[in-house]
Amino acid sequence: SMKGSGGAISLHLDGMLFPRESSSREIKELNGLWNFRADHSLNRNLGFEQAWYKSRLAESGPVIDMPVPASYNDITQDPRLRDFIGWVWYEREVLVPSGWVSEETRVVLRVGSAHYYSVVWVNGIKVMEHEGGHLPFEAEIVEVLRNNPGGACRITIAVNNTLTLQTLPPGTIQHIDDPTRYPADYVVQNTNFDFFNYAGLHRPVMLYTTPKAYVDDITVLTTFADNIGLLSYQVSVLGSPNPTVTVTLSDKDGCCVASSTGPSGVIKVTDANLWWPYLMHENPGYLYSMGVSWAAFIVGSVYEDVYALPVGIRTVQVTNTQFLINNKPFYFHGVNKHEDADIRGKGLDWPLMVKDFNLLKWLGANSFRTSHYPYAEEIMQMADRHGIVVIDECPGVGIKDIRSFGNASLSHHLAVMDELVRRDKNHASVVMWSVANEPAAEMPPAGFYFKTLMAHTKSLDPTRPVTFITDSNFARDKGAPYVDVICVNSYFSWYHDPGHLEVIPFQLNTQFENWYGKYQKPIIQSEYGADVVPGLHTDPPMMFTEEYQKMVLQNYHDVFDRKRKEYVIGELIWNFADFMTAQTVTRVVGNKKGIFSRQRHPKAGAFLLRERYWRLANETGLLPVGARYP
Ligand code: BDP
Repeated sequence: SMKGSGGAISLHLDGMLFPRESSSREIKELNGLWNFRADHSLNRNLGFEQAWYKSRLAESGPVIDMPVPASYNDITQDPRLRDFIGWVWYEREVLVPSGWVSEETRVVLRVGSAHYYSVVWVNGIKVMEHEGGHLPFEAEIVEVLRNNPGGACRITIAVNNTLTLQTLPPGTIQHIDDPTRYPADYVVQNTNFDFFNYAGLHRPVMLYTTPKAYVDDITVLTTFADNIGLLSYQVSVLGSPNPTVTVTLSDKDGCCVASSTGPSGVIKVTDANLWWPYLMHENPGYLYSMGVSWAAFIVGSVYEDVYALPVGIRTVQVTNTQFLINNKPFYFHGVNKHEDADIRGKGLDWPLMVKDFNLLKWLGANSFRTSHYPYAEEIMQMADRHGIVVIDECPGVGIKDIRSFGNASLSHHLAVMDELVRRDKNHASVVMWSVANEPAAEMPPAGFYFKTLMAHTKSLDPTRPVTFITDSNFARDKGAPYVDVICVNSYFSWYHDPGHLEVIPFQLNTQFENWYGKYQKPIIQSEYGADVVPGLHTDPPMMFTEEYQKMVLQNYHDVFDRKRKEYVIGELIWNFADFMTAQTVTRVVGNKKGIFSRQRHPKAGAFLLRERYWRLANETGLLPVGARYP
């Protein structure tokens, strides 16, 4: 694969293009019902000891129906499954079209994400393992299928949700041996992050084909000069020594506007339509389609592979006080989200996804952060198409224990950034990488850790700024020297001075002055907010009421409005919607800081934010006349 240098995106992994149908590629989705069995044995290892993958899962013992994609936790009434720790087993049988099992075809099994650690077998033969719950992985399986004529294909996936000090996010497993206070063999999973550790096959699983020689990866970097768009691309073709690569660029109407040949090059588009954020242009999210094909003529036949990648032309730049998209100042007025909903947990759900984008647009939000892990590619594609700007965060959340700053953790964290950049590098919506959320950045090893991590991310992608989200003291934060944008979370009048709204103007002003004074870098308020149990009302406002959330927001906004004239470049509410957490005394069936409930009904804060975001769009955006507050 690609060995980049200079200004190129450089990855040392094979590609991970999103599977797309074309004249040379077919897809078979494996969503729907799978067989499922949790391994309740004491060491959770019975499945491996008895090799449950060797034959049909039902032969190993009782199986239940499990929908994919979905978290398994909330699907049944069994409390042991909701809070399960260890290996669960999924299985599904599919029939593969006979035409797929040929010398000319690759058949690839791809898992969009499985939380956290997975082992995959096809017809009892192990085809891959993967660590990490939020990024795709795949393996070629045609050799396995060839040994099994008739097309039967039994896919078994074992998934383990156990988090350790070296996983991302980290966690610890605690064995409690105290027969006077706990049942025998008592085990709990502890974590330092504030969302439920949902597990299972969270994103689509599919089979797809490519020809034996195929387009493995595409990297596109874009810029423009006057009205000329410039796309420099690199295509890697595997399986053919001297591929003849053709690249065409089509506009929204499908008209070819430019083309090129060769595995790398620069495409020029005159009168280019730039990719603009939502509310910054009358035609946001403009995408071209880059058609990449490889062809060869071998003994009278044509072999070819065709892949179409959506690309947006835009630039991103950071100054001491501004964030520029296409050379225009961009102010983030947006949200933090979670992949989270009733019943399905973190499973990708089309109605939910479209509803959320409709709510974002209703709200006048121009951006979100993928707190606290990479979101489904389908969501990233929506963001591209709707012009919603994304801060793309890796699962580096809850890094609080000093033992999670060691070499094993760091090298895994670097590998996760490799996988994240590989997956998301071509998304126009992604304008910044976030390598972590609220790590213990004051600890001695944090300096080396974050210096290495951010330098690595910049070497992977020199075109996008890099950050991590901090809640550390500005004077002691050891990661902040290496970020391009300071992203700060604070919960004044909530976790500090609870009930005292009057402290917000002072403490927030001091926060901004401190950070800017020390670093002279632009600042995003990457989280702020307050819990609301929907329907609770008091006057004067008290914590957990709709009124209190409104007052917290308003007090923050007053300071934002002063500081955005200087160096504050954005505000992201915590959170878009209520979401599930572990059970603790500070959470009432989950975190209630949503401006929407978990069912996506607006709280009072949503209306306040909507007024504000549309006003900001009118003031700071390049909103065309006529496109006013709806
Ligand atoms: C921040 C975390 C976020 C939490 C939020 C809260 O980044 O994950 O959910 O606080 O406590 O510290 O609501």
